[in-house]
Amino acid sequence: MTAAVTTVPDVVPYPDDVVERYLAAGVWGADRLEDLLHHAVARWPERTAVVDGERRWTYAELAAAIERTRGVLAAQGVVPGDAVVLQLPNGADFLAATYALFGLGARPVFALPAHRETELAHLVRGSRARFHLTTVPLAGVGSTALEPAGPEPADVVPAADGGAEDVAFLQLSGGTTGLPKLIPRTHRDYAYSFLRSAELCRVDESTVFLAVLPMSHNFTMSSPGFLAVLSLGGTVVTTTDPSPSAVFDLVARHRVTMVAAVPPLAQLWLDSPAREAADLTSLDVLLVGGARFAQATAERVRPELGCDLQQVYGMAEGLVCYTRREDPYDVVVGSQGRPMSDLDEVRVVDDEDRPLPPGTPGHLLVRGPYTIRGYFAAPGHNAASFTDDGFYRTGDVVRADEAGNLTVVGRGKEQINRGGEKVAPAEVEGLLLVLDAIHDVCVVGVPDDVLGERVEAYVVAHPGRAGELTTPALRRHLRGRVADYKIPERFHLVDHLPGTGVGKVSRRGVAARYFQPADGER
Ligand code: OOB
Repeated sequence: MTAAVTTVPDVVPYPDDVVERYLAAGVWGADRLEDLLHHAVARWPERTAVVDGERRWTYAELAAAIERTRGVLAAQGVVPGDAVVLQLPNGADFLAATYALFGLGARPVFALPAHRETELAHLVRGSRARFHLTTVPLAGVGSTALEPAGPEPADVVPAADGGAEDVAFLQLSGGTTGLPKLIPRTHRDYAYSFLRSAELCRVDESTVFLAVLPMSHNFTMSSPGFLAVLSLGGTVVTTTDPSPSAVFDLVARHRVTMVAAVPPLAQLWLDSPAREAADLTSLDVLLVGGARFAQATAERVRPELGCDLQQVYGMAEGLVCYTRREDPYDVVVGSQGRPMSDLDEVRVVDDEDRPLPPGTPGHLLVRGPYTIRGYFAAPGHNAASFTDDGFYRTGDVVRADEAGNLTVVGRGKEQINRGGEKVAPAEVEGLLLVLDAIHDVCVVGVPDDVLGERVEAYVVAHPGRAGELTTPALRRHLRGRVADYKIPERFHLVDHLPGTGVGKVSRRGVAARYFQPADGER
């Protein structure tokens, strides 16, 4: 007898009836992401699409750069269906490469410039990528420049013949349980998410968007991000320098109307003495998200920067909430907004998935036209991260008011949110545990005035080996293996770690034992 072989698809599809519903509602269109740009190129060829330092490209020039890059990639052997790990800093090249891959029908796998060996290996393995396209200098890893003297562009570039239902790219999740996972987003679900965002954030051809957070992050890409701006005829100004002086200079010089920031960055700009002299009169809206924005800081935006604030609570898995420009002031400064689509289904539930009344904090579950139904090729994880009826378990604890505005009050997931940068403790612990001298380790988030949380590690040495575990030695071990932002700011050597009673280290126990929370919210 032969056992029946069941293959689990890499991508969990939306159920057929749900697909019909989203198509009928008109939220899912037929355009792929590169089509949306091509429409803009046809309509506004002479408008400025991108400003990257001294480089300024019109839409027509951007289209030509994409075409060139497509040829280079095809000549390198990239074919439709390939996954290509893309790791580029903010800039015009990022856009050319991203759209070139879309146009080829290849899937960019968006790495952050900060990612190192562990994350990159994970991305390559998880996506089965054959290429890694980067200009980031990485020890021991060859790098490929985008416009090299190298191969001649291919004469015949295979065009993608796929549709809007295809997976457009993969993104790395921050990780809700354990290690980060890959997020497959389709052309049509993603297009809907940024075009709907554009409506709520009033993006049009007069928008000048400053991309200062990493462009490979979902926030910068789609909330409403450069994809919306370039689909609607606006201008994207790119920078890799988030310092107040650099940002203020770009805002003044290019008459920037929209900026997206994580809370520590917004605070840095607010606190900068350079603000007084800066000409920020063009700024229309500051979008803040990625981590909880303190109300006291939110209240400073309008008076001190002279622009509107929109809070953004989003996740690479899908759901994005915004405060609306016309919302009452207390909603804008005191909540993280409400879901952007009428078709978003959110539930706030207790530990047994039972619905809770408005006003009672609970776990947020979500399902909708731009929220994934599963991670890429990860059936095991999916069973834990999604309900049987397809709701994504966000891992966030929220409180909803009567109008549906959500306030993020905590977290049920094992993840550290370092000012918007997500760290899975298990990933860092695993890398530390390969050191022979370490007996046990626990990585925790510690309250931090600016970042919200910072990363610290509690380390138990094997008998007699504590001397080897100096902070410089531990940092040296991690550097190059993971993104710098995941490297604990402090290492504490302790005699033992508190247990949960089942032989597992309790992070809560570590937190309670070794440091005092800054406030009662944890
Ligand atoms: C954004 O996406 P991710 O995937 O890096 O992180 C998602 C997680 C959320 O589950 C939540 O824990 C946290 O980041 N988060 C916030 C927040 N925005 C995100 N927590 C409190 N307040 C907020 N405003 O971070 C992201 C994706 C799209 C747009 C904006 C942010």
